[in-house]
Amino acid sequence: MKLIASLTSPFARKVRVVLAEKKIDCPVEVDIPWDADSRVHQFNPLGKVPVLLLDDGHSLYDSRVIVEYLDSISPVARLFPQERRRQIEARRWEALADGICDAAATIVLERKRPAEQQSSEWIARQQDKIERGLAALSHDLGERTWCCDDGYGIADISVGCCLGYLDLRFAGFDWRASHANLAQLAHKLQQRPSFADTVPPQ
Ligand code: GSF
Repeated sequence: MKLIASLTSPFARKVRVVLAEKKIDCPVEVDIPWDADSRVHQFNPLGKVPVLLLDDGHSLYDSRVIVEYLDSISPVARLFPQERRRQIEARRWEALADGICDAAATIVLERKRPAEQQSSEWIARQQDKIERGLAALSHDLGERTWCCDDGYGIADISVGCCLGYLDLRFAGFDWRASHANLAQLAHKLQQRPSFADTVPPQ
């Protein structure tokens, strides 16, 4: 098994955190999908990381499929609830956290375009998604220790990788000031080796 990932991708970080939590040994091949020599499209027609290459030659994508697969192959540190209704709830947290990352990555890409081609309306639309998404995460977390009642799991990992990505890409955006409970969650997650060992490089 091998993971194809970029070290700044929040989606790939989610998979790397899951590998660490579940103590699954898996080499990581760094691939930047924007580079001319990227091989990622050979394994994922969408040309996106992360991709998990299985020993039988199959490849798995995207990150949500990969983390569910990884949770299913080892009983160590179950990260998805067993009960169906609770699974759906955990996946909704993941979908929201991933959606915020999608909006953030869209802004990063838009800002890389020549200045005269950038659309401030498009950027504002993505910013709205990020702000509304954070407000929903914060509201749903409330005073709880972890996102889901079952305890630490994929929902917390997804939210933690999302918040880490905002710190990486929008250093001046003080989401902690308006969402103290998310700040507390992020702080708690950063103490875990799985998060500390996967901090994205600047
Ligand atoms: C998103 C992966 C993604 O956007 C998942 O794995 O959960 N839904 C997918 N990956 C980006 C890198 S990053 O922003 O994390 C990517 O590979 N982009 C290359 C491209 O051509 O869009």
